[in-house]
Amino acid sequence: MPSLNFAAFGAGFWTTFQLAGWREIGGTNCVAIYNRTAAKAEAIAARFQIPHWYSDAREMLDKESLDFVDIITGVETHALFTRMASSRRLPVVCQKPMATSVDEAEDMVKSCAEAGVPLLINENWRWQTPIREVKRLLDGGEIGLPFRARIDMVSGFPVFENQPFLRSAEQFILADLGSHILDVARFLFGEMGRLYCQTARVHADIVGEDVATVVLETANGCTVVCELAYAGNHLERDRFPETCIFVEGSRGSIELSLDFQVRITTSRGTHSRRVPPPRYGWADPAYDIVHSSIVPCQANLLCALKGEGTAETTGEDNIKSVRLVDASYESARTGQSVRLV
Ligand code: 89V
Repeated sequence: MPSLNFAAFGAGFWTTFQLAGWREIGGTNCVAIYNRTAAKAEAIAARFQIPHWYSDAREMLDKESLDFVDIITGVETHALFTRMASSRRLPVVCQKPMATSVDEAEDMVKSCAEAGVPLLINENWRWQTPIREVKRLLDGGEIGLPFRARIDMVSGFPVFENQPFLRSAEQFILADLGSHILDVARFLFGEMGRLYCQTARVHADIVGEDVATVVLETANGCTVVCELAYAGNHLERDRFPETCIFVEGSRGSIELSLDFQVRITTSRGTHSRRVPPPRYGWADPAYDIVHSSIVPCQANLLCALKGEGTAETTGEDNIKSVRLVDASYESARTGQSVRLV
């Protein structure tokens, strides 16, 4: 099959890594890039030898011959650019968080469904090597039925340095990191029936919340607690952006701890294995685990774009993660738990 030609929307922090990820996989060709600040699009075009760059998204779509678009802009523009692409019958790959609200996410799914084109969400966190290993062990059934789990991403890492817009985001940690972690909760334990959430802000110089605790109940009664913080506090072992997971099951437990250590404990004892992510020269070493997850995530999306397989993170699937983020904000605002089914 010939390479698929695509255009990228956005020239921010994540664009260079996603473009490098597409190159790593092969089978695609970025032929154009749009950014509202032309100089930024031009700079990335020069760095990645992208033949055309634009500061007008419609002009790019009118002039280029494309097989799909990759939207890597701020969340507030996702619906607009998705509609622009779907109205031209172009398949859409869109960065997480998918949308600013459930209504907007539904609108994106509807516009792509009506145009008969796929809408795929670039949700990479669930593709991290050690998280896939936890999933493999859970599916193996050795620990029996999970009845409680904890998923933590707690760090003092200065995320605002690379992504300054996060400082002024009204919805911060639940929208940015919670999208990932709540998606991992669904990936590992299935759909949720109810949740309760509390948030806090520790940084004095940001707008949104930088701490969140979400307590979820799965459809079959397992409790999943997600603890998130970018509170800028000092931790003895700060391993941004590693996720720690602890699962208690009826016949054993599984733990993913710092430095990619995965342990399974049953009546037969503890089996421990280090499951580090692959290293790529183009990845920012401070983001290694998450940048490396771009590769299997985008490979999965590419299979779907080529009609060779099913994507895990379709728009239709990711709406369920958007709902969890939305319900978490609702719960934090009202102080009440929120029923999801
Ligand atoms: O993946 C992300 O969305 C990033 C970060 C890892 C900093 O949360 O914003």
